Amino acid sequence: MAAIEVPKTQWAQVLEEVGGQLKYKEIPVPTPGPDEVLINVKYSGVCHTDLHALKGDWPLDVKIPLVGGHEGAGVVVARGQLVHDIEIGDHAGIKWLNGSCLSCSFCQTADESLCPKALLSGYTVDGTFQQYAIGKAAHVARLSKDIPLDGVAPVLCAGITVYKGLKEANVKAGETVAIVGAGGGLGSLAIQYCKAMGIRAIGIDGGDEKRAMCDSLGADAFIDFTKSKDVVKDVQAATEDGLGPHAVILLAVAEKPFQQATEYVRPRGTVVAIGLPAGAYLKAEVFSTVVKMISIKGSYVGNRKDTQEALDFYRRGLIKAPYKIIGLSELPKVFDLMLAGKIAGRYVLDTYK
Ligand code: 8ID
Ligand code: ZN
Repeated sequence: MAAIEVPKTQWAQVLEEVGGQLKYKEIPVPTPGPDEVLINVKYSGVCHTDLHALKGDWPLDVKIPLVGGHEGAGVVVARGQLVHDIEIGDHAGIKWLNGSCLSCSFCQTADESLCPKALLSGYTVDGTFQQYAIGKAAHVARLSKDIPLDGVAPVLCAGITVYKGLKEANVKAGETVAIVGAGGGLGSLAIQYCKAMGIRAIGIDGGDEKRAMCDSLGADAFIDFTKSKDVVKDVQAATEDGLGPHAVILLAVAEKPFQQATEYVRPRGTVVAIGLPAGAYLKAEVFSTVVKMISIKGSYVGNRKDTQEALDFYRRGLIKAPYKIIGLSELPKVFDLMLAGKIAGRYVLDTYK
């Protein structure tokens, strides 16, 4: 395909200091290196991870100045000289894992997110809160052109992450998963992946708006943690035989549910930690963990194969989580709502507004 004209400057949301204010301004369009592509980002989802980056919540330094964002869907407009397997004009997505070395023992076994040299979009390299973003060609998600770029954006982090988390949970069709933080960005997609995989889903979150959303997405039960007098009892009571869910997917940005999950998970069950509340610890009583033979594990995004699989569910029309579109210029408003816990589902930024 013929070259696509690329401007010299573009609009971006830039963080100049951890904990500081975002600046919406014009910056240069970057040039891709030999193994990279330049993507004209049309839409970018806003993940709670972006808020953690802005606040400096984690024991991992962010690049400064930083363009955040890691759920970017758009069109390939330039490529480096070593890139041969993706064409100018193709649709592609930038995800959290921007690049990895491809040769360490983790990359060799497709555990790319564990690569010690992993590049993280919107964290250690600039991400998708801009109109033109760079990704390593090996890692950008290939998007078929029949997929809408706005709707697919949240799949590029939230979707991949919860799909991988469900795989790590080792649950089968007909079994039950408790989704903690079900009303948020990851949670809304988790309900949809459960439904698509024939897994029963118990949503746990707070407030009527999130309850209504979880119900409409097909959650088999909803427990409002702000109203329940005994979350442990209520979760167990929501399972077919009262013995608790086969797995728990922890997506909340709060420590308490991480301490609670082993109390209600079923014997032989699996607790999968995915959410990353600042400074939090997992806690479990040793006696019941042992005699109930509970597994506790972490799950961190997904590899390239998980990415293509998660996208395929979306392409087949099985994943329809709600999202609201807002302009890139209004990103600070999204963070305010997120901080207040007022977002049911996801916000997606239109990078041209
Ligand atoms: O690879 C990974 N492990 C990965 C990938 C992507 C995101 C991890 N994350 C992390 C994010 O950094 C963040 O810490 O997952 C977490 C959730 O991201 P999100 O879904 O983008 O956040 P959100 O939309 O704000 O949803 C969080 C939900 O948790 C609920 C909130 O009401 C909200 O709906 N919640 C809270 I806060 N406390 C709760 C509680 N005690 C709770 N739900 C149930 N019980
Ligand atoms: Zn994310």
